[in-house]
Amino acid sequence: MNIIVTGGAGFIGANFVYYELEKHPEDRIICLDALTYAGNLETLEEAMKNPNFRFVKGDIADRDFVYNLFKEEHPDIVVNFAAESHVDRSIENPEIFLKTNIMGTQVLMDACRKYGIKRYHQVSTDEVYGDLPLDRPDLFFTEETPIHTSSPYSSSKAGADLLVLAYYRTFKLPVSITRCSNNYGPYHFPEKLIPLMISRALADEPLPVYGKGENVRDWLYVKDHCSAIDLVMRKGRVGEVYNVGGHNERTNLEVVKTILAQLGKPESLITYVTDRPGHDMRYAIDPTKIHTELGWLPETKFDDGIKATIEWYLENESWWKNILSGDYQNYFQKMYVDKGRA
Ligand code: NAD
Ligand code: TDX
Repeated sequence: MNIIVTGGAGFIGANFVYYELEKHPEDRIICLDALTYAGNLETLEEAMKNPNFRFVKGDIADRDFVYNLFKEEHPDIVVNFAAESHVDRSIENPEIFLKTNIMGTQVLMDACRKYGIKRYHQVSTDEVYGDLPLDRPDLFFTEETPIHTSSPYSSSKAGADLLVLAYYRTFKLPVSITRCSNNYGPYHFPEKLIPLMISRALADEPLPVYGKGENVRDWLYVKDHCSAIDLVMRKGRVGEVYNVGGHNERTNLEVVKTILAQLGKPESLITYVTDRPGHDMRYAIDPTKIHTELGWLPETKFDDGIKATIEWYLENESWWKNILSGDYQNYFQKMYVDKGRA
């Protein structure tokens, strides 16, 4: 099968590219990515050596470009990771979130309609459900929980989800959606909580915890998210939403203290800073549906996953230091433009 993976130079998309190349060596992966600040081609260096992998630089919201790619590649499956993904950036500047996350999704689905497709899979988030109160640990997000967003980011993801379901109902486009909780693991961009805290702790810099650090996130190791998407896009029911999560709730403060303890750094690095506006209190996923229908279960416990993640950041210092210095943004120029490949 030919599979277009959009946003494959980002955190989860890149992990998914590697997951697919290993699990389904018979399939061909075409990665379409605009290489925004969050896209890093260095991450895909190993994949580039695989003859079943192709990288294409382009914007999912660029209709002509997307149609030409579909005409050329005849994809069987499209899985859409491409998005603006950082809540804080959406509070600074919402517009690009609407363009990429909503309009980009529409263009991809129009291409699917025009050229035919076996499955369009949308990678969504638990943030579309809003948040849960801290004093109701009995409550979880199910697929029936109403959409109730807090940030421009989550609103743009919810807008995209509604459009995907509308294309199923109106045009019978064979779609599916996964809504996952917070991911962590290798290649996580160091603007997000876990990699930010690891890189700053290693440099003995203050760790900015928003508010009181009591907000709860439900952490899932990225490989477990990849296995869930792989299952749903191949075997999940068309037109359905599947929640993905592994019951790994932690307060932000617990996560930061775990990182400090593993790195042997003092808790005095923790600095409480002004809270994020509209900050969601608690996310918690009920993954019963994907478990009972498709047999999915996460394999990595938080304690093991966070250890492996910290080790990965220690062993791959050049990867995140290139990001902090901005060097990674020259990679496409160096490897493609200068060599006459693009
Ligand atoms: P990321 O920011 O690390 O990567 C996004 C990728 O998309 C980058 O490579 C970027 O260059 C690319 N991109 C952005 N705009 C594009 C455009 N217009 N055209 C083509 N490519 C474009 O994001 P991530 O954390 O890997 O998240 C991937 C997806 O998973 C997103 O849709 C996000 O909403 C969703 N998600 C993320 C999490 C999480 O914890 N990180 C959890 C649940 C769902
Ligand atoms: O410096 C920080 N200090 C801090 O206290 C940062 C960057 C974050 N935080 C807090 C805010 C959140 O409560 O940590 C928590 C996690 O923050 P992020 O890493 O920004 O993730 P979150 O806002 O939970 O959103 C993530 O999970 C859902 C992803 O970025 C989204 O793309 C995904 O949809």
